[in-house]
Amino acid sequence: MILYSTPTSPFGRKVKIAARAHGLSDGMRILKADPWSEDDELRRINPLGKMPALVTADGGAIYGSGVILDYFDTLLDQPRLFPRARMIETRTLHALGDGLIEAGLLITYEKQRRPDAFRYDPWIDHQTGKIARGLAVITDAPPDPAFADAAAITLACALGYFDWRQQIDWRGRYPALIAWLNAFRASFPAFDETAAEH
Ligand SMILES: N[C@@H](CCC(=O)N[C@@H](CS)C(=O)NCC(=O)O)C(=O)O
Repeated sequence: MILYSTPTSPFGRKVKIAARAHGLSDGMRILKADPWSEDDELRRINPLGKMPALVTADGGAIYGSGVILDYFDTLLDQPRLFPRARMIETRTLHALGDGLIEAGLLITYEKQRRPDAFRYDPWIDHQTGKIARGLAVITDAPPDPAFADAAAITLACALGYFDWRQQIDWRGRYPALIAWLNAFRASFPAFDETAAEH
């Protein structure tokens, strides 16, 4: 398998942690992608030019980090990323985690990619509201940090991303999640192992 991503992509990190936590990373090569380059291989694999994208051993292209996690489940003895017994809860929390990362990305792109003269603060506030409401809901009912399912992995990656890009002061506003992330890190060294050197 070949994974196209960068060391800093939060969606890419999600896939890397899932592979490591479930014993699928040995046969996986990671190649650096550049979504901003027209000539990059990534656009040939995923026409949307988004990472992560996975090329399977038989040459198939899979993209959308959640779909890659679905694919990993097909390689395991039973689904562990989206366990059957709690499928809908896990998928819902996973969707929430994905939305947190997406809102964080949109804030960062607005600040980094758009010229200052065109920056639109109400849009940044709109995205920050999604993160704030999402983290409040998760604080009340977090996924179990002892299971490396799609919901827990994605939340951990969202918090790691906010630590790096500082879209929100989650540690100050949602301190219960600090203990949650520490518990996840203790159970799954893959979290620290996939931290990029920012
Ligand atoms: N829904 C996609 C989102 C992937 C995504 O937005 N990746 C970002 C990097 S973390 C990206 O490729 N951005 C460049 C772009 O949107 O052109 C997934 O889950 O994989």
